[in-house]
This record gives sequence, C-alpha cells and structure tokens, in this order.
Amino acid sequence: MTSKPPLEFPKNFLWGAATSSHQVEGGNRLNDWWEWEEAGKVKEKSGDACRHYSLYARDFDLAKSLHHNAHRLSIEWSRVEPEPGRWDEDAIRHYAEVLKALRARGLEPVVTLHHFTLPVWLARLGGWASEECVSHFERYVNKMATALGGQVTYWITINEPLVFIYLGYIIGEWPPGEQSPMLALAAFRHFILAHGRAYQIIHGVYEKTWKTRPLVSFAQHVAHHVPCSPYSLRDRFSALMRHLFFMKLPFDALTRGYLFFPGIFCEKLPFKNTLDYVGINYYTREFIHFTDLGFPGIFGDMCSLKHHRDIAKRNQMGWESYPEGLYRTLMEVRPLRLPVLITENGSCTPDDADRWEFIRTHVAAVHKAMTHGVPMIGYLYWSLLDNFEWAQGFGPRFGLVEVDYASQERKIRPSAIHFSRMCETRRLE
Ligand code: IFM
Repeated sequence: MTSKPPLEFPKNFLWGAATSSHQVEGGNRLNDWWEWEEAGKVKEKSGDACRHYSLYARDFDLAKSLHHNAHRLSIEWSRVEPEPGRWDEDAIRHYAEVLKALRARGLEPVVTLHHFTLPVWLARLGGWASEECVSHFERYVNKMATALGGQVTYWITINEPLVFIYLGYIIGEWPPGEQSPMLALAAFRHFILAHGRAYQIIHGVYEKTWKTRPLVSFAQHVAHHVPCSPYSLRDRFSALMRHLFFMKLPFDALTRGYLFFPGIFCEKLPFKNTLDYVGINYYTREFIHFTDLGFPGIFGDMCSLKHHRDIAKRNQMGWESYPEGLYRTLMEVRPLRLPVLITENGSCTPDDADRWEFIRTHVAAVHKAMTHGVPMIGYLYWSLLDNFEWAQGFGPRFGLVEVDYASQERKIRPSAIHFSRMCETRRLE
C-alpha cells in the first residue's frame, strides 16, 4: 500500500489562531456584554476570563513556540472610547504594545475592530439599530487606523454581523435582547454601511499617514445549509433563503454595491468593492426545515436529525464536524476573485483527539480548495485559548491551549503540537 504524498502549503501562508477581547481579556466592565452578565442574563459571567489583558505576552510566547506566524485579536472599543469622543490613551497604548509584542515574535496581526461588544454608552444610544452608530464607528475606526495602522496590514471591520443580528435582534439571546425583525433589518443595513465607510476610512488613513496598503475585510460566519429532507420542496426553499441571506447578500452588498433581497428591500449603496480579501468563519453544516412564509420564518428552523446515519460526531456546542462544507464554501466564494483567509475554524470538545481530527480534515479541505483555484491567504484556528463562549459561559473548550481559570495556568494540548508541526513544515502529512 502506498501512502499519500503530504499536502504542501505556500511559504507565505498564514498559520495561527484567533481570540476576541471580551472572551479572553477579562474585566471589560464598560461594554454591553458586561452589563448583560451583571443583569443575570447568562449562566456565567466573563469576570477575569483568561486575564489576557495582562498576560498577553505570555500567551504570545506560547503561540510563537507553536510555530504560529499570525494571530487574530480584537480591540475592545469600550476600553479605548469609554465615553463618546473621549479616548483613553492608556488603553490605546496598551493595544499598540500588544501589536508590537506580536511583531516582535514574528506573528502577523489580524485586527478586528468590532467583535460583538459595544461600549455601554453606545448601546444606550440604540446600538446598531440606530443609524447614529455608523458615525460613531467611523470616528472609532479613524482613531484606530491612525494610532495603530503602522503595525497592521490585515483589518477585520466587523465579526459575524449576521450572527450578532440573529442572536441579539431576532431571538434576543444576546444584548440588546430584542426580538424584532424591523430592528434586525435596520442593524443589518447599518453594519453594511459601517463596513463600507470603515473600508474607505482605513484606506484613506493609510494613503495619507502610513503610505502602505492595508487589507480590509469583515469576518463572515458561514454554515453549510442543507434541507432537513432533500425531498421536501419547502425545506429546500428555507435552506436556500437562509443561504441567500446569510451568504450571498452581504457579499453582493460589499462587492457590487447594492443591498437587495427579493420582496424585502433594495438599495443602492454609496460604495462598492469594499473587500480586499474574504474572511470566513466556518464551523459546521446546518439542517434546515421550513416553518412559515413570514420574516424571519422564511429562514426556517434547524432540525437536529440526531439519528441521521450520515452525521458525524458533534462537539460540545452540538455542531457536527463537516469539512466538506468548508471546501464547498470556499468554492462558492471563488468567483469573487479575492484572496481568502480562514478567520475562524475550530471545535470545542473534551476529547482532544477529536480536535486534531477536526483541524486535520478542515485544513485538508482548505488545501483541496487551493488546488481548485481558490487563492488562500491562511488558516486561523478558533481559538488560541479556552475562553468565554458568550451565553454558553466557560463550558465549551475551543483552545489549542487549555486554561485553568482558577490558577490562570496554561497547558498546551496535544492537538496544538500536531498543528504546530503543520505550521512549522507547511505541510499536512
Ligand atoms: O466564540 C465564537 C466567536 O466569538 C465568534 N465565532 C464563533 C466562535 C465559537 O462559537
């Protein structure tokens, strides 16, 4: 029996892991999530989280020792702008130090400007449902690009806007806890406007101040949507609607410059081509079944199909490992003719062997897409550390590195070592 040749990756491929401020930093008292936690809306509070705000250098040492050459993190808006228009220069200096610490270790920073949390003052002004939020975001982006731009090439304006909208404005599980399709649509429109403006602002600041070219995108959560029953036209309709809304619509808006959803809205935007690359957060496939023809009913519901014979193992969040879905997603974005960065992909599991199997098979899917013409920039695993998984608290363990929350000790998992071999050799055996 002959063994398969290893899968080779290009020299400049980015390998690393991702985090976000509220999930790891600890003590983010000035944002809407902290307030939500204090109000008892979730089972666990983020508290000190991984105390990464002070332990970042130690954590980056770990990433370096694991042969990562890139790292994604987010800036905590509520720290740098604790009141409208008032900048906390210490917090800005902190993030400048964080970026320097990454560069000093040979890690390329990938910086997210908004990862689910809002300063409390902005949430009180109506958050993303209010158009005012767009101009506040513009001011914040301008300040960050000016203060930190010298260290950053890869920017992500907004993380997973549609997840945020679904959980915050449709089912109300996250702040602001709304269940309003009208507010959801307003927030969606404002996210699109905010991204477009942020794109223009970052490019403007780089042209004027840094004389380099940034690469700006957003991180889109993409699930592979399939009908619960392939024989049901109604299930197929809902799966298609979900796919159009969650995948096609945002990319069309940001590349072609119009917001269009059949029968619901149509608007020409004041910008187009505002993606320098595509950021994909991929985790699983979702089985969808029809509920009704209203809004958001047309997007159907998820069925669990617990006993379906084709379904692979599920993780602590109940998500199935389905690498083929990542390959198909990448093939679907290929016509955009933009480079693609996997901005998140990961699994939370008590069985670390499953984590490595997850990584191995998903990286193989990325490689397959590359050989079929998708220009890949890199792969960032979610997450470097175990962390605060929002409404699910500290239960789900996504980390390459295990965190003991009581002692704040870190322990490298075997899957991290397997992954590090791949990062070092740029090949998957
Ligand atoms: O932890 C989250 C992250 O904040 C956004 N993407 C999905 C991850 C896992 O649920």
